[in-house]
Formats: sequence, C-alpha cells, structure tokens
Amino acid sequence: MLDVTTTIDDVLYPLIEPYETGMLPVSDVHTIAWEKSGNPDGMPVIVIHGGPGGGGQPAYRRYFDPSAYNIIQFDQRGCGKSTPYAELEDNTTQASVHDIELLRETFGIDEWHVFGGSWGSTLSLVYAQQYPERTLSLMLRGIFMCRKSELHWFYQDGASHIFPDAFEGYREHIPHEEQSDLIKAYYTRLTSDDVEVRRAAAKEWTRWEMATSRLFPDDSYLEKAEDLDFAVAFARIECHYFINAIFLEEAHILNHVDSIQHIPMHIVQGRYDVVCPARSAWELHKAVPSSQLVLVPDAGHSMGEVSIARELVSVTDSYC
Ligand code: STX
Repeated sequence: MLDVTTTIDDVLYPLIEPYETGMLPVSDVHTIAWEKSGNPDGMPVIVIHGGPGGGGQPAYRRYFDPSAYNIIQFDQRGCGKSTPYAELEDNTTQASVHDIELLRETFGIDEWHVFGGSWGSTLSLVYAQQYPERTLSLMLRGIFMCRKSELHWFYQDGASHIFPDAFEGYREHIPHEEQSDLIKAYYTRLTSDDVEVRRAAAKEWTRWEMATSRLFPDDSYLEKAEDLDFAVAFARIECHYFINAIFLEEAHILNHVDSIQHIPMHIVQGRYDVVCPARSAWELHKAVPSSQLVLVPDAGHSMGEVSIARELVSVTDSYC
C-alpha cells in the first residue's frame, strides 16, 4: 500500500558534521574537496555523487550508520568546493577514477565500499572495473550507463513524452533549426564566452533535470536550477561529459562486466525513474547475475525519495 505518512527523516540517520575536511591537488589544473564523517575506525565507504557536476551533499552522510561507517565524500573536478569552479579542461572519467584512487591511497585505505547513484553509479562501476581488488561492494542507485540510447532518451526524445510541460522550456531555449541535437546546441551555449549565455543555458538545462527527478515534483528541488553557482557547474560538466561520450567506448560498462562479477552488487532502482529508466538497471542485473536488484514500485530517480532512501539504508545496514 502506498505509504504517504513516512518522511525522509524517518528512514535516514540524523545529519552529522564531518570530523575532517581537506583539499587534495589531483593535477596541474585541479584540486578536489573531500570530507570524512562517521566513525574514523569504521568500514570505509566512498560516496560518489551524480551529474557529473552535482557535487557532494551533507545529506549523503545520512545514508550510513555513523557508528559503523567511515564515510568519505568528495566533490569531483570542477564542482562543489573543488577548484577551479566549472573547469572542463583535464576533466574526464579517467581523471575522476584517478582521483578516487588517489583519495584511497592518501587515506591509507586498502579496500572500501563504493556507493553511488545515477552518474555516481556510472563512475562507481568504471572505478570498480579498473580497481576490483579495492572494491568491497557496489551500492548503486538509479543506474546510468551513459550509452547513446540513455542520453537520447533524456536529453532529446523519450522523457519528453512523459514531461512535455517541463521539456518545453528546455527545448524552446534553443532555436528551432538547432533542436534536432539539443546536447550539441546546449554545449555551444554552455561553453560560450558570454557569461550570460552560459548562465541562461545552465538554468534551463538544470531545470529540466530537477523537474523530472522525482515521482512527485518538489519545489525545493526545482530551486537548485535557480542557484546559478550550482547550475553552471552541473550543466557545463554534464554536457561536456555527454558530448564526449564520457570519454569511453559505447557500452564500456557492459563490455567489461566480467571484471566485477565477484563483487557484491546492490542495485536500488525506482520503477518510475524518468532520468535513468529501469532498463539499464535490468540490463546490468542480467549481466551480473549475482547482483541484488530492488525495483522500488513508488519512486522516480532521486535518492531523496522516501522509498528509495529506505532501500539504500537497508543495503548499507546489511554490512553492519
Ligand atoms: N544525470 C543524472 C545524474 O547523475 C544524467 C544526476 N541527476 N541529478 C543529480 O545527478 C544531482 C542529484 C546531483 C543533482
């Protein structure tokens, strides 16, 4: 039965503060922000945020028992508190995998749990495929493998059939003659020399994603698109990764799935996820038969939805 009385605070752990934060130079260009919270002697878990370009969030700490986990979070290149802000140079999937590994080495951790949703699931899988011996488990949500079909579905034609109202603003920001390739049209604007052109495009791009992330759209979520500091990094970095096909061959994750067959994998997927439709979770589950898939019947994409959050906490608690 649909549960409308449980709130997110009923299923997540209370908000805690980090016990340590810092900045780690990772290349000639970039320095990334990191934080640790929970129990310094607990099981290490690396939290990989979405977007790319979304940045870490204090609320992500709440998905772990703070007495059991050493919760490590970072802002990927160019977003959150990482510097330089919204920088696209030297910003690739391989660079992010390198940064995760550098964090692990810097903290003297041998192996860790890897937790990520959406783009965070993409990057978690690519990381685990390169460093399977470092990955204790994969705790994944809203599976995104960033194939052409997934990008076409969300940014061109697919989700538009379910959210025609929200899609209109995103599409109509682009002149008719360029609408046949919206990612390309947005890329031109998001990399324009004119800051106002960049900001206006970032707002529409981000608004589209925020409007479609929840089963029941929520105004506070939509406000993220109004926060241009967030929106410019989010939109620019996402679009840069997508126009470059995430710097990997098509279907890289499924093509290299054998290297992670032995790693415990948990998949939490909203049935009505319009941003990252359930087909990708299903295909990943089929390709990794030992994986545990929970298809959440009353949820969309966001990890902030109660029934998704409940399943994620149940996964992290299962190791306590
Ligand atoms: N991008 C999906 C994704 O990773 C295609 C994502 N969507 N929203 C987010 O991430 C935030 C929660 C980081 C805003």
